[in-house]
Amino acid sequence: MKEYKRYTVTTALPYANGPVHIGHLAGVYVPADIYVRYLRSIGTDVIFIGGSDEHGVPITLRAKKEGVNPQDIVDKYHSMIKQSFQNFGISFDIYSRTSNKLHHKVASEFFTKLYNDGKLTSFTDKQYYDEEAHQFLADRYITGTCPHCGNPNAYGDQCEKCGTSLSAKDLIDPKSTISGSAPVMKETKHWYLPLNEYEEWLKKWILEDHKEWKPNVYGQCKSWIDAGLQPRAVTRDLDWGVKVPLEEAKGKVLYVWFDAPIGYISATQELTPDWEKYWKSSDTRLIHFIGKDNIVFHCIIFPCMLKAEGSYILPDNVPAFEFLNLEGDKISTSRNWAVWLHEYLQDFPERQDVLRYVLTANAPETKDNDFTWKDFQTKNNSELLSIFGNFINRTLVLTKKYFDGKVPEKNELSSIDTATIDEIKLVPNKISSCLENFHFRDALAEMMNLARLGNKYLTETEPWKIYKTDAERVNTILNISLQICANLAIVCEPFLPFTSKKLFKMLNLQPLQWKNAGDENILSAGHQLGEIELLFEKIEDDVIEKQVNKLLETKKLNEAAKPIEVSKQKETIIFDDFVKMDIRTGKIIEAERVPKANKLLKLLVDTGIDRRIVVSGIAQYYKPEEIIGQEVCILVNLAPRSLKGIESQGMILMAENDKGELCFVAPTKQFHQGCEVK
Ligand code: B3M
Ligand code: ZN
Repeated sequence: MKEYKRYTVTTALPYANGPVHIGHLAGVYVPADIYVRYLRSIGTDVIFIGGSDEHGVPITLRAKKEGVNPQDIVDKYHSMIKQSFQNFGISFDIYSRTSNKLHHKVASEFFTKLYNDGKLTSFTDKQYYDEEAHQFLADRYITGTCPHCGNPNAYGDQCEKCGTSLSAKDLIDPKSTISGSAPVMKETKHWYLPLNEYEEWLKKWILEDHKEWKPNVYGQCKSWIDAGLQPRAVTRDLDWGVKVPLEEAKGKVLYVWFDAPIGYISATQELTPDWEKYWKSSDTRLIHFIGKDNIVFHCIIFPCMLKAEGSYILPDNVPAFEFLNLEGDKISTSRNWAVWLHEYLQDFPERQDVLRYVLTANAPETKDNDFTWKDFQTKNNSELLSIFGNFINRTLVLTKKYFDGKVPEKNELSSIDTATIDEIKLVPNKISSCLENFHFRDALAEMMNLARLGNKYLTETEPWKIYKTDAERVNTILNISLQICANLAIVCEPFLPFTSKKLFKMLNLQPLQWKNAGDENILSAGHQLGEIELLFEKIEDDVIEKQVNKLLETKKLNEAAKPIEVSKQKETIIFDDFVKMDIRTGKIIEAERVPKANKLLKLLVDTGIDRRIVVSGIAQYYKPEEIIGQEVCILVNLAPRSLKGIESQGMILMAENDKGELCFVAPTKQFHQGCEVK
């Protein structure tokens, strides 16, 4: 593999139109932070770049809805997001934002360079325009009827009911969400990056030269490239964003996905005047951490932009993660189906590392994964507390008890000691090779295996049993156990930075680097340890229940807020069609289940005309014994049909709600049987 002198590590810029949740952490920020902390620990020159993505249509829509400026929205969420990341120890060298001046300048100059170098094409095309609001409408600004499912509230880019992605031109009866009027088609000019011209280059650069990319990433790239690439518009008719720096482009801004990745570059410029070596030097390794929905932008579009510009390096790897679900359902901001980071910290103050641990252990590395509160509890109680915390605590408490908190001397080693020391030596490299291949779960497991090794060692050597009889041996056992603690403090740092800090303090050590790990002599004999603290606490059932109930409440609220769906009106009929139906009031006299048919009841109905058998598909909603005496409306002149071998002579009228539940329709007064319903 190529030798690199330095690293530039970026994380997807979250949209500043909502707070961040566990899905963000799990899929991007925690793995990136682990990686960067590890790189720093091995002494690599690395910069870690993050920031808020503050442009794009959803932000403007949200501002409109709340009656404020887009800037107000992004100000609020940018600081909230930044704070959350800081609270969870995401150790950015800079967390910037795309609404700042420098970013506008950098993005604008990037466009100008491509424009001047003839790397962009332009087309004039027709697009929806709102004549009342005097503006072109992004697809998101248009609603109308979905041509696929008839949903009258589909958006111009997607129907949220049937999930089809749409273009505004597909909508039936389109309406502008700004003025409510029907938009008209109007010509507009836009600038495009001709991705098609980069197809051959991409084929070589990704499909041949980057076969090592994760299968999910490589696979997505391949299918995009195989499908053939189209020119991609890099400008939009919108008033929120980076202005297109061309005289003839008044009222247009850069497409949010054009300016956002340039945000990585502008943030680096903000961070250091020496920024160019992190972006333009071929011995810098560029890595983008992103979620799977951003793959095409980071593997195809942004690299084409960089290539077109000509002076930048390209990403060497793009370790995209899959999605994290919550209790079996897709995390959703609009449905409030999420564990918000700021709320987590209110409920679990100072337990950042527990969440970091659980999210890493369950990282959606190769497939979507699920976060459940039950699993959160188990991982805290049976792993962090019982294995890691317990080992540290046993070792430190014994050292305090027997040696007044001073590191005892190692004496002659027995075979279990040397075997344990040999294991310790292997750990750092095992973790390194996992991390270098972006296998975060395995890396975490190797770290925990060191704590397991410590526990096993103590359990097998039982120093508390031999203290009175063989003090020399106890010296050695506790010395080695303490060396394991010190090793843990080093190798847990990328994963559990808060725990690592506490542990170093308990060991009364200055934080050490990765190269110090794997050593059985980190702590010298006689060294005085610090105060003992608890690293982890048990999480009780009622705490977990509270979280689960909170989610159940959300679910209920969502159910209640769901609009009732009423089926479409059927085609018009004439009165003569209606009067053909002879509908009477009737009463159910007898009712029983139909054997081997879980939906059907066999009813004996008094129609006023006669008593007759009707088979009715209501068994899932009514028990036979409850409906004896029930008044009904019955269609009596329906031709008899045989159902499960029983002749049914008529049909009971039922109302059906949007959930498919049935209920009887009956006269609201005491009326005799046989009245005509007309
Ligand atoms: N803001 C999309 C997202 O949050 C986008 C990422 C930009 S990275 C340059 O999914
Ligand atoms: Zn639809």
